[in-house]
Amino acid sequence: MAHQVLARVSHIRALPRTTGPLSRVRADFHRTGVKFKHIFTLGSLQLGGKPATSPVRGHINAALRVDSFSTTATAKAFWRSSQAKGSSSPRANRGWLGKLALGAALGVSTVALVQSLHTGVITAMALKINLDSAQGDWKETKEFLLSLSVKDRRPYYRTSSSVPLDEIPVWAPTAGGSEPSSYQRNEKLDQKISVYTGDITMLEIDAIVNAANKTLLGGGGVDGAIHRAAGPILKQECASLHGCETGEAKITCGYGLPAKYVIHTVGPIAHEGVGEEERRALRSCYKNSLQTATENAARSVAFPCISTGIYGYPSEQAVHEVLATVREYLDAHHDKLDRVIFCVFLPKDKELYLQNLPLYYPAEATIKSKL
Ligand code: AR6
Repeated sequence: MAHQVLARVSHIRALPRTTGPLSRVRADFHRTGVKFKHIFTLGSLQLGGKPATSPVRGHINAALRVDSFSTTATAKAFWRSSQAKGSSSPRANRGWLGKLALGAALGVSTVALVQSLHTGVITAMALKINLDSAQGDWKETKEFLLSLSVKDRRPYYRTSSSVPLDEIPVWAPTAGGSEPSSYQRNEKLDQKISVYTGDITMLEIDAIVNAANKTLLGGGGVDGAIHRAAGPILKQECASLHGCETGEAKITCGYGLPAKYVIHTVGPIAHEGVGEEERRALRSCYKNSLQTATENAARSVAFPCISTGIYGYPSEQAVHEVLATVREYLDAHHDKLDRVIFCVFLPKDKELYLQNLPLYYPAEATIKSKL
């Protein structure tokens, strides 16, 4: 029997080296070696605080429990109860993995084993996550959250509800209705634009853009809403970025937000009026945010109306800089982005975007005469 077990262990050790979660599984499996032997010699086992009726059933049950645990909203509750029982130490986490390894030794298929081990590693990391506290390690939290699929990230949202990308309607130009456009029709941009009215913190997309200030440490308006929804750990990562200049953009994890990333940009202050400097800075905000998104493989991005609130940039002027900049970026990089969402909060902004979008994304080739 011991021989068979060792053979199974060698098989797992012989799994090809990979990067990412599977390599972590291998590493954790190796680290569980000593614990594994220890478990194997025990006659009875404790799984999740309850004795298993037999070692075989116990280990298979453990694998199943881990599987369902990581994909349901019970994760937090389980975590709290295991915290209370003091089972969150790395030693306890290795114990879980060792138990899963024994399941394999006793006949679980390699694929099932690898899946269970993978889930087990994720679960072990999940046990450390607390998005309601400012005390956690933001790097570890970020690494963990970014390793999850959208579905597995959902239990960690701090918002009461979220809006998935497929529920955000695509904007389409209506033929022949508007003023002549100075832009050519570009079919490649069809299905890539949305105007969404509401709270940007609800959007379950790859990245939302924040209208931040130069400190990146939070503020009022949409900045305040994003920090509140993401949780206090967002500020920790923001502090590590050492501020941001006007027109530039920096990216962080979304933490408790449904959005995977937050791209922070600083718009121009336009209380004294809009000149070339403000126009250029606003365009830079949008261009640099889109560039940051594509550099991080974010394919869906939502923008609030940057600078048009507390910073005083008139919306009716901003909309033209915004639509022209996004159009030019999409012309050059449409293959890297699936959707750009203009998230408007005020009814007048919704109207402005719907009115002006056909000028930048015409339905037909209605080129404005140069005469
Ligand atoms: N979702 C979407 N849009 C929103 C939301 C929301 N939850 N809340 C407000 N808006 P502002 P700014 C809209 O003032 O002008 C902060 O203190 C809002 O209606 O948030 O760039 C920063 O720390 C408006 O249309 O950003 C800076 O100090 C738009 O978001 C300063 O404000 C932008 O308004 C930045 O000022």
